[in-house]
Amino acid sequence: MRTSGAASERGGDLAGRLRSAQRVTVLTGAGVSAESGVPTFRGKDGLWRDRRVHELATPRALLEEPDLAWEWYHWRRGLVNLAAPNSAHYALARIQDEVPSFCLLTQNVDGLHSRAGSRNVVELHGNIHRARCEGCGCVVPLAGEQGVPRCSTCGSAMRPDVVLFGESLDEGVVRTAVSAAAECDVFLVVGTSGVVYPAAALPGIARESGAFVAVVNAEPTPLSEVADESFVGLCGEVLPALVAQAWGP
Ligand code: BV8
Ligand code: ZN
Repeated sequence: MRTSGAASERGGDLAGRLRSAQRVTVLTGAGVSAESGVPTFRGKDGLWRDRRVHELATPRALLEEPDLAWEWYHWRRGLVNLAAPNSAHYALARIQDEVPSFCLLTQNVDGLHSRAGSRNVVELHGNIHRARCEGCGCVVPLAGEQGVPRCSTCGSAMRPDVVLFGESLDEGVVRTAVSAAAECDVFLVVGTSGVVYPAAALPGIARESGAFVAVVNAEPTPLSEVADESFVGLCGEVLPALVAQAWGP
């Protein structure tokens, strides 16, 4: 079902705007990986549903209960390793091939966009497949580890290379994301509840800069209200249809 946002006076036809766009920026959230079997955070089966989880993805949990916090991250990484990119990931990778300038900003830490062929993905919240050392700052890939990984360089305990609540995002990443939002013709928001900042501020920046903002989500969100056009549906269905409409099958 397609609904146009409050600002529909700017007209719809997202496919036509994608086809003629010079610069497209996309912001994704956990909803884009849902059809790959990766649980979202705030949906009915969401990871955050359990209060304990809210406490787990925090700097305090890593400090005071590292084994438990890491057990949760190892479990999530196991889920992601069993998952495969879905048609939404592939549709976004195709848009990157079709438009002159493209930037994919993701809140997801699962790495599925890169596995689907998207290039230069900007991971706003880090990546669950890496660990970072709080001692010397080195970053290493995680494979089948269990327990709290220790740094082979300085021996310190390592942490997941993700951004937890109350932690600042990497400044360079934020600069890249803000300019990608401020300098695009079309800003496409896919599969996010739009409640986590600073990511949730990006669509507003794009709109203020004159971009056509479209939202694809299984349910309306606060971002649907600032969109020029919003599609309520599964992104694994809406995105492939949109790409086929814009550039053929
Ligand atoms: C920051 C960890 C500066 C990684 C995550 C008070 C104290 C401290 C901070 C704050 C505060 N008040 C506000 C803040 C800022 C805070 C924030 O925004 N809080 C909100 C919740 C009020 N932000 C921060 O702390 C950020 N840092 O601001 O630093 C600072 C520092 C100190 C003090 C103040 C400011 C850090 C943000 C990153 C936090 N880390 N996770 C991990 O383990 O993954 S956030 C977590 O939520 C995930 O990373 C995820 O990426 C993110 C967003 O969630 P979504 O992706 O949107 O997922 P969700 O489940 O919510 O929604 C999915 C949507 O998809 C749903 O709408 C669903 O309907 C839809 N869907 C489902 N299936 C489909 C679908 N749509 C289409 N098709 C489908 N098939
Ligand atoms: Zn180290």
